[in-house]
Amino acid sequence: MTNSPTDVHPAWLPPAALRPVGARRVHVAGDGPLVATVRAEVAAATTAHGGALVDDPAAADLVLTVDPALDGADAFVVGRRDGVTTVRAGGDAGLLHALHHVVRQGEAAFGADHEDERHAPVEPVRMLDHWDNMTVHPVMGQVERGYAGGSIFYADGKVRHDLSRVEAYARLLGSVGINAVGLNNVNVHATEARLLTDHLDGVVRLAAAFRPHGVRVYLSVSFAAPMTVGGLPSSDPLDPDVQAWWADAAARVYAAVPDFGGFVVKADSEGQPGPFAYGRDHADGANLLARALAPFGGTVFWRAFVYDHHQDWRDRSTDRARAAYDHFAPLDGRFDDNVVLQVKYGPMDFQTREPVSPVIAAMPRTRLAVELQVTQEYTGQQRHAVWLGPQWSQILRFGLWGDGGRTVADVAAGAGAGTGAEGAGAAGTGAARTGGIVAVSNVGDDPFWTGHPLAQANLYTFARLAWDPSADPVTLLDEWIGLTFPDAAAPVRDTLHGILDDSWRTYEDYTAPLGVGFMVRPGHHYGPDVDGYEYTPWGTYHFADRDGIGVDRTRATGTGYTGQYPAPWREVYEDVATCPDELLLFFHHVPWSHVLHSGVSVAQHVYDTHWAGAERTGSNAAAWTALADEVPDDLHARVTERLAEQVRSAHEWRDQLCTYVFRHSGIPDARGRRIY
Ligand code: GCW
Repeated sequence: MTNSPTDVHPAWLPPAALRPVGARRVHVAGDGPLVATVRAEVAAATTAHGGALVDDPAAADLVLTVDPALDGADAFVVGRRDGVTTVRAGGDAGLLHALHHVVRQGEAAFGADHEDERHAPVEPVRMLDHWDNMTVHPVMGQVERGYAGGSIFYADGKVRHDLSRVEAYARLLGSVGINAVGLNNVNVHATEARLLTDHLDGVVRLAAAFRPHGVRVYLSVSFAAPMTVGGLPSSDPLDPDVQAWWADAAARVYAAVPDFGGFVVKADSEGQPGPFAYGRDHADGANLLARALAPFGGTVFWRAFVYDHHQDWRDRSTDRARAAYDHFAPLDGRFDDNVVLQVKYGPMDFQTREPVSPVIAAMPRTRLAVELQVTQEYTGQQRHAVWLGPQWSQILRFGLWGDGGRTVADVAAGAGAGTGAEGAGAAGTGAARTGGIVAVSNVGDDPFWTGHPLAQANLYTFARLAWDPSADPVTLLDEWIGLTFPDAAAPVRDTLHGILDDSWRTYEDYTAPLGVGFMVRPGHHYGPDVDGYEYTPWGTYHFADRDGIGVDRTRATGTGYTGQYPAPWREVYEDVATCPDELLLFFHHVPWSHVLHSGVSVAQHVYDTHWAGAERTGSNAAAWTALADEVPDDLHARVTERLAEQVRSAHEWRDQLCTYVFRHSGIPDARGRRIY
């Protein structure tokens, strides 16, 4: 099949995806910038596909109206009567969501009559953080942990002159309900610290590109900005001059961008400045910025990713997994109302498999957002096809106080506070403490947006799960396939499901086993290096020796980390007998011969999963080859090249892991495969 004529891939909004709407007579009522976006979208689709934008609702097949009487600016109801599909939205954002709901339904939106159904997002904030820098770092490149080229926002130390790519991105995000974007890296370097000041005109232009799609912009700021940008002698949060500096900075930003979202902050983490330098804590630090933003309705997203990155590997009592809870849980109740604590989903760092962070259960009087990583730092760096929908779904649905109780998604949404098994007292006033869901973006200036074209499915699925964390991820993947390849023959759908549905577990199979994490090459984090981090200051150890492997995080004999969980998890994880296999080495140090619930030893598990996982990458690559005539040539070629690298890398992982385990344990493979 020949290539699409455009330079940039249309992702999930190719013209043909809008054909069912574009072939109809459509009436759009209401005003405001987002209604204008809906109207323009419909006008383009009807021009392309033979329908019309009509003034008379009685002459329409599809009627889209704003009805302020409906509760919730993001919400909409959609029904079909007498052959007319009618949407009423609570606000103009809701109208945009409704249009894309109809687009996703395709012809089915114009099928049998049905009663009104209501749709509204579960998570109030659905944010993508960009780790984009204005300048190019010699090692990290322009986008920290970016695997899709340079930044779409910045070039040559400035906001780009031509923002058409950003407008296209904003359209994609708005179509799946993303409503917030962090514009720059949380590691804030000197140039980016001046987005608040010298580069504010660029922020104004970026905000203007996102606004018509319902997306508000946020800036990552440096806690030391009063000194580095403002020339003050200190950035002590309790210093009135520092407070005045932040108040001024916020006022200037809001004068230029009235709907500015707020700040994202990484403080006292991996070398970023923070309140500790002044003997203050994270509540003092966060509230300083919150008070500067409060007069304008802004919010601080303060990250809980704080740990000692100068740890001594000889010291077995310090446990990096404990750090976020130890720092933040005692501060519950001390954060201002416009602070949201942004917590990574796991206690370590975006690993393929980690338990859910106990911080999420520990702070009932604090607004919490859960942070996921769409950019595939530890999950194949967009060279491996790894669709993370099942991982995110599992995290968001995890019952923090046991199965059936409040979930991670509930806590982030502020839903059901004080009603769960955690006890009525836990939620204080019982007021909803809404946070949201945040993820690190995987997009760059690559023509396919995400380097690996199939990584677009991660961006799509993240957004749709933030809207509805209870959605079935495979159904969302199916939606993505249907939109992205609207004219493709049936084998495309089946092959993509075959490659992607289990790809997260396949990746887990050929990389670090049983929740132990890391084992990646230090620095860039790509490819296997079992002991790469073992004797470093980073706190990411597996403690393998000839007898066994794993981290003892029990209360009985280890670091006591299991005690940070509420019941039942504190007991479930404490006991080898009840700890789930997939997290065994996260919580326990066991002999190589330890028999898993699955019935095989740890050593044999490594052999079996690594052979099976590596083999699956080969059959995936072969299946993709057969689609050469079904998808555009450029896309086919790009995916082919990435799948070949995945096969190579998976075999490298397999051989290093199996050899490592065999040489340390002396346990032969029961199936006699070749181990080096
Ligand atoms: O996963 C780690 C990354 C860092 C990143 C950090 C963070 C932005 O290796 O590159 O820094 O997490 O989340 O702050």
